Amino acid sequence: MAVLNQNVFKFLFVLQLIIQGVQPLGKIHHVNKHGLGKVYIETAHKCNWFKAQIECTRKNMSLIAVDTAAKAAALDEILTKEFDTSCPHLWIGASDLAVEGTFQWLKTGQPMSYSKWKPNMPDNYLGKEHCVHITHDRDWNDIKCGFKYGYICEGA
Ligand SMILES: [Ca+2]
Repeated sequence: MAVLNQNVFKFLFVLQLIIQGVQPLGKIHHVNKHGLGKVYIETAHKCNWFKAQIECTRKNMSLIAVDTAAKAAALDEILTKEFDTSCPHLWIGASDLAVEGTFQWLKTGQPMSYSKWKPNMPDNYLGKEHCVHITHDRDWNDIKCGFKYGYICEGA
């Protein structure tokens, strides 16, 4: 009986790990400065750009609009602290899905005025790159919206 209980316990433990593996378990940062309130960074639960926005909405948040230099600097500070020089790819809330070539912030509907593109980006490679993510060096790239990455939400 004791052996059976042990096996059941092991099974439940493994099951819990599997469930946790697909659940968002990101980290909340309370910034409250430079136009940033709360920031949620998810790295384990990777999903496409649309799903990322849905996950943010579930938290009463939105994919982050990095629409000022001050917000970008505040976010950069967090990402540097969290990931040093190897930031994972993370979705942010901009795309040119509505108007090709005009990147807009999902949260505000405003076209991008401030931007932090990598050199030579956005390039709309093969005509298929419409969503924006943060790359390893924390600059931005346009890429296919269906790619699965972590994401950054912002809230009040
Ligand atoms: Ca690109």
